[in-house]
This record gives sequence, C-alpha cells and structure tokens, in this order.
Amino acid sequence: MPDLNLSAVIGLPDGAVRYFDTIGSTNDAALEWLTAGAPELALVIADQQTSGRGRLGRKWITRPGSAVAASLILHPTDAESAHLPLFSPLAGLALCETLEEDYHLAPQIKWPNDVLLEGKKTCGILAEASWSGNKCQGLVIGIGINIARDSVPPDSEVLFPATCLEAHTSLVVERYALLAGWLKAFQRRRGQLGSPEFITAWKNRLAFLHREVKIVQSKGEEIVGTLENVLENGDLVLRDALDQNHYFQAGDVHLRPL
Ligand code: BT5
Repeated sequence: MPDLNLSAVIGLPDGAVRYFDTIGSTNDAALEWLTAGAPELALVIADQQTSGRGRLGRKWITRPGSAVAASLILHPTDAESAHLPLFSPLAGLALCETLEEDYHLAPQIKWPNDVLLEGKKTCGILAEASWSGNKCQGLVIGIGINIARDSVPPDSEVLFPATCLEAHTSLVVERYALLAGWLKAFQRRRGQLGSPEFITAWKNRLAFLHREVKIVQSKGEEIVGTLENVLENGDLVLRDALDQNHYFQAGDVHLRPL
C-alpha cells in the first residue's frame, strides 16, 4: 500500500479508492464492487495485474512499479446512458488532454480509444457495463497506462507497437498525479458527451484520419479503405476503393494503418 492517502491525492472522497499491490484485473474488482453498491466515481487501482484484460478476450500486461492500472466506477445518468459507447472515447480524450496540458506531449487516438505517442500505444481502455434488463446499472472504465520503460511488453507480446510515457518526456510522471489529472479532464468533458464539441475534440486527435487503414473484424475478415470520418455515435466510416462506405462499431473490430 502506498504511504499516502490515495483518495485525497486523486481528489476523491475517503473510501472511494481501493488499492491492491497485486490483483487479477482491476475491472473485475470494480465490477464486483459495483454489484455490491460502489458509489459514483469509485476507483480501483493496482500496482500489478496478473490477468489484466483487453477487449474481446485479449490480454493487458501490467508489470509492478511501472504503470497505471485503474478502473473507474460510474453510475451514468439517463441522459448519459443514451451515449454509453462514447464513454471509452471520453476516457481516451481525457488522457490526451492531460498529457498535452501537464506533460506537453502530442498524443493521438487510434480509434476508438487507444492513446498513441509517436504512433505507438501507451494506453488501452476497456469499458464494461453492468445491466439489469435493458437498464445500465453502472459502468466500469478500465485504463492501463505505460509509464516507465519496464511497462512496455516485448514486441512478441503485442499486436501493435507499444511505448511508455517516459520514452517521450523527461518530466517525472507520478502515477497518482497522472490519474488525478485524467479524472479531472474526464469530468470536465463528461458534460459534453455526444455534443458536437465532444466529437470534434475527439476527432481532432484521431490518428490515421484520411489515411489508408485496414479494419480487421472479430471473425478475421479484413477491409481496406480510407478512414473517412467518425459519426456522432462514435462509429467509424471507412471508404473502400469502389467509393462504398462501411460503418464499424467500436466493439467488434481492430484498426491497423497500412
Ligand atoms: C485494450 O484492449 O487496449 C484495453 C486495455 C485495458 C487495460 C486496463 S488496465 C486496468 C483495467 N483492468 C483490466 O483488466 N483491463 C483494464 P485491446 O485494444 O484489446 O488491446 C489489447 C492488446 O494490447 C493485446 O492483445 C496486446 O497486443 C497489447 N498490449 C497488452 N499489454 C500492453 C501494454 N502494457 N502496452 C501496450 N500494448 C499492450
């Protein structure tokens, strides 16, 4: 356990933060806490994850002492529930704004929400909702950020080139200060979810816009085309060589530059 009051450092009320030296996955712990009645803006943090999860059953590697692994618990309002797919872009956008403002970096977003530095992935986001019928009971936003060089998995373990913050800045990156900055930026943008301002801010940071990319669908099917646009609901528009538009939702595809 770190020798400080994490709730106060991160700017959350007492009792809103649970810290683990080692855990399977902070998202799993957050989903359990949500079911047991976690408050709005509760946060689970771990120094190391032994079975960190990516999207679609992929793995996320969090080595001790080198990274941020955290899961934020939210109780979206009815109005926000209409924009649930935009919460993970919101988390990516908020991290970009923190990195720009506090660390003078120039991050980009690989649709829908990976944060890249100089074309390499430094952060992954996994949003998971808990449902009762068709009503969203709560949302968990998991964020993994590579900080120190030790956090970067070897090339053989990643599908896309990986990096860490310390490879791009000489400033000291203190992980709880980074989390506090992310949370502040997240809350600042949250009120704009689904608005044209929000989509524009997200789109302005989109990597590979108007470039040729390949979309790999969950069943392995590939489509090549130009990354034309993103829509208000977060869907991606790809234009193929025959000028046909294809629409993709964030959940079921991978994006690769060509
Ligand atoms: C993601 O999935 O990028 C979402 C990652 C979310 C991780 C956080 S950590 C806190 C919370 N608790 C969890 O259990 N998860 C969340 P996806 O887009 O599917 O990317 C997964 C892929 O990223 C893997 O298949 C690897 O290729 C690559 N990868 C794994 N660990 C990485 C790392 N530390 N840095 C960069 N790439 C990594």
